[in-house]
Amino acid sequence: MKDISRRQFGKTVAASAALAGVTLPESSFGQQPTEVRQFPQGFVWGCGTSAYQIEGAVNEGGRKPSIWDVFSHTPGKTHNGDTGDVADDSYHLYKEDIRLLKSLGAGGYRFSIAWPRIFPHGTGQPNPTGLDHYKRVVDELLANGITPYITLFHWDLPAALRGGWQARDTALAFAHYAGYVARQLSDRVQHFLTTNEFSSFTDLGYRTGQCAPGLKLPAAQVNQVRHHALLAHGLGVQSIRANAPAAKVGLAENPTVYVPVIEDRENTEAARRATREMNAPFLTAVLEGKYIDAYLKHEGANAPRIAAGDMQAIGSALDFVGLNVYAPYYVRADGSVRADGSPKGYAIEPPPSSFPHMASPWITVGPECMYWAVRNVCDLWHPKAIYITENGCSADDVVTAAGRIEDTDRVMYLRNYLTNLHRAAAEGFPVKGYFLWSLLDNFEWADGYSKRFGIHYVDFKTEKRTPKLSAEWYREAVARNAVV
Ligand code: GBH
Repeated sequence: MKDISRRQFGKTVAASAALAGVTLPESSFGQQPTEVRQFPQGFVWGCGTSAYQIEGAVNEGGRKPSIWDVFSHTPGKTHNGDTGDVADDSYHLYKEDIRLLKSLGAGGYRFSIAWPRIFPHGTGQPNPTGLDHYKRVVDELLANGITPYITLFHWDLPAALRGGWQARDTALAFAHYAGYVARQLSDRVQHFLTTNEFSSFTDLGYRTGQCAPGLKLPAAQVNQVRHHALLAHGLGVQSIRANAPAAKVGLAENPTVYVPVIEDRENTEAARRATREMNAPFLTAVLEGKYIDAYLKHEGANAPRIAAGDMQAIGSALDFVGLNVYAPYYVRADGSVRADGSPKGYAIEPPPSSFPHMASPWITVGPECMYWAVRNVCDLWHPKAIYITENGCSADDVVTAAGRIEDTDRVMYLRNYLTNLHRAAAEGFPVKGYFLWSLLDNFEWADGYSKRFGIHYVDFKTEKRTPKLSAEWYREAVARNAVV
């Protein structure tokens, strides 16, 4: 390398690549480059948000409180006592937000409907004013050529529902609400997602207390809460299908993603097994229609109580599986056994303290988890279609003197995760679309406004939106249907 010039070296690389049958990208500027990391035709590029995180207007249009209103107004529960009272004021500024989507060239928008706007008391009489708002949002999207993907439950449970997810009736109330919305909107909306991230609104809400309603219940009760959440999803699927037969129905889940420490057969199998077993209370149960033995054995007397027909509902066939992907867990194959002597065969490696992460410590940067999320789920359960319903990161965004936000770290994160999604698509896994989290900086739950996930910067004093570098970058990726 020492005595050959860079140019000669470049030629040598090009020549050997040509011999190997590889086409190198055109690097001459001003010409249409040969895309080497292009996504399949029809791939949906979008952004995601959720109601309580962006809407504000919590007392308007007949809305009544959700458990997140109660929780965020309880001292000590969120960073700085922040609440979603105003948030991005997207309830009023939705047209502006749809303009931002349009200017990205987005083909899809994943947003959620606030259950307490539709059924302010959780159940009973629907509130037509609430629904009208979402009809306007949907119509504005359609007028701009953007396909709506509606999440029916993104954690803002009506506070009036007694017992919250501890009550089995809440699952029935959800099915009623989901069916009602599907029937009302199915003339203009095709894609419905039941729930967002089971573990976040069950375990974090009822076991660790980090999320609403902030309880710390014993294992048996937590398992029952989890079961009711799955049941809500399952009955919800049935109810949507009954009310909107042409709808495509799925959910958004954040299974823990296992990456083999080395990509060989043994470790790859270990990652697959870990995926199935460690997600047993949630995605595994939904896609297999049962709780696997390892989970039931492990929980013993604390296992959930299941009524006749529950598992059938929970296992209802889906049109697509949505995956929220942020961070990896690394797994290696080993000869481990369980307490009862049966083979386990894998070990999960905790991240060393030097493992890089984004502004949120839990977002360790392991781009290959995007590929393995898709591959593990497809190898285990063969879903018809996969969407990445969330991927993105928090970053310490700074507004420069010139008024710009140069979030090169977020661009780095997105580029590398998308490179791995491209790998999954190129290998033939049925990846249909990608929703970047998030369109806007917003109310980041217990972290309040201290963590920014948007590709548009929001000044929460003025509600002014400013595209970050990452928005410019995403626009280019969308335009070229490729990793750029
Ligand atoms: C998703 O949740 C949500 O769907 C979305 O609403 C949210 O804004 C987005 O991701 C970004 O967070 O502090 O180590 O105990 C992600 C769910 C959030 C679950 C962080 C675990 C606490 C980790 N995760 N949470 S830790």
